[in-house]
Amino acid sequence: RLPCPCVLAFDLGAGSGRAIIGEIVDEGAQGQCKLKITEVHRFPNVPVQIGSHLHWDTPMLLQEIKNGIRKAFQAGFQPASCGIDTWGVDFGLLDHNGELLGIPYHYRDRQTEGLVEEVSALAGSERLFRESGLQFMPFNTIYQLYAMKKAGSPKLDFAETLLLTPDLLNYFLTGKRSCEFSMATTTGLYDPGRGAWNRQLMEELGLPDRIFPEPVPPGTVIGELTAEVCAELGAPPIKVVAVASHDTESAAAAVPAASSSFAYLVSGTWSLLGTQMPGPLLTQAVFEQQFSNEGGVDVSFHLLKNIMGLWILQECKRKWEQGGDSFTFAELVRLAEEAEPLRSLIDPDDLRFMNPADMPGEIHSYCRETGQPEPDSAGGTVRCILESLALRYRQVLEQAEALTGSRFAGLHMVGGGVQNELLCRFTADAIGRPVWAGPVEASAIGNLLVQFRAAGQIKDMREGLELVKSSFPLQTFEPDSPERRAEWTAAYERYLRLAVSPI
Ligand code: LFR
Repeated sequence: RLPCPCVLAFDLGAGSGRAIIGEIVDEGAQGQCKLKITEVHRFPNVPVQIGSHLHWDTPMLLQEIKNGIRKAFQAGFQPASCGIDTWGVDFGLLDHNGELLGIPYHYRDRQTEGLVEEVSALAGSERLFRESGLQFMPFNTIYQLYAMKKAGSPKLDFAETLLLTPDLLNYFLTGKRSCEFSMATTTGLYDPGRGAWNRQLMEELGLPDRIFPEPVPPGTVIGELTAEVCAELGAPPIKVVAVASHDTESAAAAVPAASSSFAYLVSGTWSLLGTQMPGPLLTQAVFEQQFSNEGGVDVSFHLLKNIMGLWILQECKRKWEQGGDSFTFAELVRLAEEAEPLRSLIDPDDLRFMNPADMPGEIHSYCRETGQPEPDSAGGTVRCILESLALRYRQVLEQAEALTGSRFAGLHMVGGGVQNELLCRFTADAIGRPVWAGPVEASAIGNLLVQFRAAGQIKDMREGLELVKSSFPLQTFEPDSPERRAEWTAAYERYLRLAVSPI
């Protein structure tokens, strides 16, 4: 093995971002190699409302990435490269001078409300699915661009290049414009069946088709830090690698499964539940069940569904804080543990939970309108959220099995949400199978693996996964006793009568 330089992953989520150094270290006498990760920087990611639109604070994100590079060197690391993964779908537009046009929109901005229906009426919903592979989510790039077109946004007229968030940040670091494949597949404008941008659809919707760079696979070296960035940071011109820059796909690439057929749940602000496939599955059943086909490392595809996730809890916490009741997540989980089990349930994917002004209030109204008791405490609300998510996971897991003709022995849970042990336990109870939890930093780890492979430090992703397995022990949650299982089964029946999720 070559002497192993370290690499630097930036993993940006909707609530926070982190910079993580990865090193392959030789551990002791057995010559067993391990992947060692060190967090060198962490920062909040707070969206900004400007007038009627919700935006990302893109210059701040760039600044924090620069801070991460600086701090890595200050801490004595010499990363050979860095790579960025972020949430999907969002983008910036560059003018012909290469400058950013406007401030990128946040996917929870309301400009796309009602546009799934409008675009479906124009282009045909089955065709939209067949040519994008995606479930209908109002925030997908296609609807954001269509909203801008409808609003007569001059930005579209002046745009020379569209760069998805990780590509945009890579561009600020290197001056190079690129489009990474896994992100391209989140737009709704990339046809996974043909493996190309859907220019015909762009034309029919009146969207400019000249602004999309050709996708490149994860592992492509985009360039090096520009002379300006190096001078600003006092850093050498390290390489910038396009990783599986969609965070969900970076996480999926780091699931430490024993075989190649497994189900996983990436748990964070969103919950993404799915399974790996040899290619996109574009059948009528997948369309009807509203699953997505998203591209990942080595042109792999994942059949998965977006589930609203811990966003609902994060929003309750924020709202309670505004009202003067501050809780930590650990406190909220403890309160939930003490609350009455399976009292009221919600359908987490009801679109009313996408971005309401008052999340706890929305949960109360939902319970009232569906004839259930309203939660009587913060702990009761949190319990309702976690139990409802667990039941939704069961439903989506069973749908994934029906669509793929598989039977999964259990569920791998990765991402920040696995720190919520109550959620892991509820999930094992709801699905009646074991949950294998970890690693927490799956997205950053998948990001690191692709960089190691690009540098020739590991030969393939399989070798990378062996490293993950030997470096990050899993925590197993077994389902509860048969008596408790019966309660969960009864709750699932109640849940199914409520759930009418369009997504
Ligand atoms: C998760 C995620 C999902 C995507 C959503 C919005 O962080 O990337 O995969 O659907 O964010 O972009």
